[in-house]
Amino acid sequence: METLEIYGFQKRVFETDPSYSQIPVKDYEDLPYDIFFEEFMSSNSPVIIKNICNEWDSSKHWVENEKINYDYFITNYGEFEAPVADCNKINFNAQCKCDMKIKEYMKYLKKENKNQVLYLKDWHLKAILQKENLAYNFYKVPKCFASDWLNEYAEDMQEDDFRFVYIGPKDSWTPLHADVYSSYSWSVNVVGRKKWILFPPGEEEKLKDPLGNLPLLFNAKDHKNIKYFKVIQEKGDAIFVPSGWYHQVFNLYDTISVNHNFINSCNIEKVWVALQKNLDDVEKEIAEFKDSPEFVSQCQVILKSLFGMDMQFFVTFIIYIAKKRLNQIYGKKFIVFNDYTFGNNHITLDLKIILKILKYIGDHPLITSKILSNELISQHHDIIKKIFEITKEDKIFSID
Ligand SMILES: O=C(O)CCC(=O)C(=O)O
Repeated sequence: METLEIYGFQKRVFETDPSYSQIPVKDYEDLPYDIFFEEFMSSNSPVIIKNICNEWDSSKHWVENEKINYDYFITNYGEFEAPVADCNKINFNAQCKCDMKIKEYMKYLKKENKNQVLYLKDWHLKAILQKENLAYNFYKVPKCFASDWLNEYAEDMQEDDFRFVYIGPKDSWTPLHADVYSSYSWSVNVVGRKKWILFPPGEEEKLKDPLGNLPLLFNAKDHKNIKYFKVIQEKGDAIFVPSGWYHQVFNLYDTISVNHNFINSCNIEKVWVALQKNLDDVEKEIAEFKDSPEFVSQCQVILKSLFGMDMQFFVTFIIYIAKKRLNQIYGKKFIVFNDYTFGNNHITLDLKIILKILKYIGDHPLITSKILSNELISQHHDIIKKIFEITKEDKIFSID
């Protein structure tokens, strides 16, 4: 069991040159938790981390002679189903998807001559973990990615997780997109090689057509003065993709990767801002119905279908995360991903950031519009009071 702490964390200006064209590369062994926390998560900057999965069982069992071990997948996961995208079949600006059994997909992948490019994506790790009796042996969440409120919540609530396996042949690809909820993501190549094109937030605006639509794939020849980063991710490397960074991905060899989407104290404010922006867009889109009594609730329904979460979910989520941390301060420590606990210093920082977000929520007009249940509103007030009590004496941090 490892306890994660961040000492002396303060908001500070980072001296990163804004015109860098290569993302930094670190070795997992040489990247202490609090350095990753400050230099990459907090500053929302990408990084490649080498040698991150040497100890994973999947690095042994899923790979044979530097290639995908098809038979291992057929024997162990053959009857599982996962979504598969046909990379060359595009409908409404998206790749067509269907579900396939792993054994059928592996038969396809084994073939030398393929007449389709099929990419198995978003296969939930929860299914594999359940088969392995929740033992995190085939992969281990690297400590730098352990603060992951989204998967902590999903696991505790037994909801769908945000942990995935991707398996694709050479030339399979993922279109230009930013991650769900404006979350971070990390992705580790168990085998193979990927090319990533990453855009700092805001650059995607320059790629939009006159109707505001983004291309399915960015092609450098079609655009001028776009700032972007081209990154080659080798076997054993993790890439950290910051919040709101659009990206597109190509498999240069047959590749298997494991990834998580995640949210924590460093990007929760970005998630809150993205939620507001999406809500504003929805309200503008259906502004002609503004006077209808259902307007506010309909906006929430549309928000949920477009953004994946609505206001009620966001507040429920953040209050749940706050309660667990308050309980730790009162003496009930918790463990994440079977392996990590957080020191009270870390927990206090989480609570300070949550307090800030809860205050934003308190100032939002929706708090008086019956969108949140009375129960949730009273929990909101109660948690603010409790966090305030705990953190008011604490002069270590100055996060504004
Ligand atoms: O590996 C891929 O094809 C896509 C992964 C991705 O977009 C992500 O991890 O955010």
